[in-house]
Amino acid sequence: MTPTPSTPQESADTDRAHHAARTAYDTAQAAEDLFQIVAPDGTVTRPDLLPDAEIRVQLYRHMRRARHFDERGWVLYRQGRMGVFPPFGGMEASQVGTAAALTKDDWLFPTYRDTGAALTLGLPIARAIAYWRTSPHGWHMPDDLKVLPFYIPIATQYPQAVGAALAEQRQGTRNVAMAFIGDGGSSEGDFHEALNFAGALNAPCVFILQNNGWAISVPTRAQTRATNLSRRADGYGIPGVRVDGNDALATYHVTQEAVERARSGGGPTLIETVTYRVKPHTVADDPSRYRTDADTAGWDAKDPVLRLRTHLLSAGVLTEADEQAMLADIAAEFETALAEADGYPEPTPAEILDHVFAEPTPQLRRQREQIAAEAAQ
Ligand SMILES: Cc1ncc(C[n+]2csc(CCOP(=O)(O)OP(=O)(O)O)c2C)c(N)n1
Ligand SMILES: [Mg+2]
Repeated sequence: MTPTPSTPQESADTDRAHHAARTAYDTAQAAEDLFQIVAPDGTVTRPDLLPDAEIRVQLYRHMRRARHFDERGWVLYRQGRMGVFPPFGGMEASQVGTAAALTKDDWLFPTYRDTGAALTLGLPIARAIAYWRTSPHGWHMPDDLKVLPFYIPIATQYPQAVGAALAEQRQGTRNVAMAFIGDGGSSEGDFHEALNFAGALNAPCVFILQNNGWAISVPTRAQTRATNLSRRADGYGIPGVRVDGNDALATYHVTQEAVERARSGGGPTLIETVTYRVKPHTVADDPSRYRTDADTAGWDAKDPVLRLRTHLLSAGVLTEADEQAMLADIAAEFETALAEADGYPEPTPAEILDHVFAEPTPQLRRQREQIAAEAAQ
């Protein structure tokens, strides 16, 4: 442990040491390979890899829908109409480009940060709103969707996705399981166990590691000396890719390759999407307590939504009029979903026990009766 500095000189020395470590890490990280199709200014660097115009517009639409949810969510939270939720604005390319490579026959294991990914695969907006209101209506997935609820325990998504993928493999389907994790989660044992297990059993898994620079108040460089988290895949004998997580066409491209490999029996892939948490950890967090403007500088210019927009407009694939119509549609869809969520009945306290087991144990039954009796008083 570093001793607490007691004199101004010692304090200045500690600051200098931290600054040097930080600069060395950032320089090494900036030198790592980063797969990209569209540069931050909208210039296409790999014209040979551009997907069809229709797909590019679809990705843009999904990103706008995700951003709209995030922005309206903040307002609703301030109005007391939504609970605490983790914002993901600025990470849309990382969530949309990846999830868009799946079909509804595939599995998605999102973390609490990944509302954008779940919406892309088809989670109804009303369900997502209900979830962040802590209503049981948000726990129910439509029958035609294999999206797990957003769960908070870090890294549990990875081993569970391996289990789902192995079940699909045994049943002889071509379906895959995609799991999300953060940079912080990748320091957990579950991350490493899942990658090893998936590699050894050739599980049809696509592992997305969203490196957004922070685990609450802890920067990635304080969690690990590794500057390229995708290279951890080498340790488990599986492919690893490091991609610009703010370039939706790039995340889509590498994820499609990984999904195809998994479907055709080629096994799992780890994809590190390099992005940034420009927003607070949750809507209730105050990041000024642990980071400065210098930390976040430069990331607004890399905004994933604006990047794809610049490309689509300059390529003539989308007009401003098309975009206006798209945004109006998205806003209307959200308000309809909000009205639907407002119409869900209020949950009762005892419902918290309803979905613990398919068949409640005698203890749960007793607890349920007790809670119901207390609530009735
Ligand atoms: C097993 C477990 N340990 C600790 C926590 C508390 N916790 C909540 S969010 C978080 C940070 C996770 O950071 P990261 O994986 O980078 O995801 P991000 O929030 O950046 O999306 C921690 C430690 C938790 N939810 N679960
Ligand atoms: Mg993180």
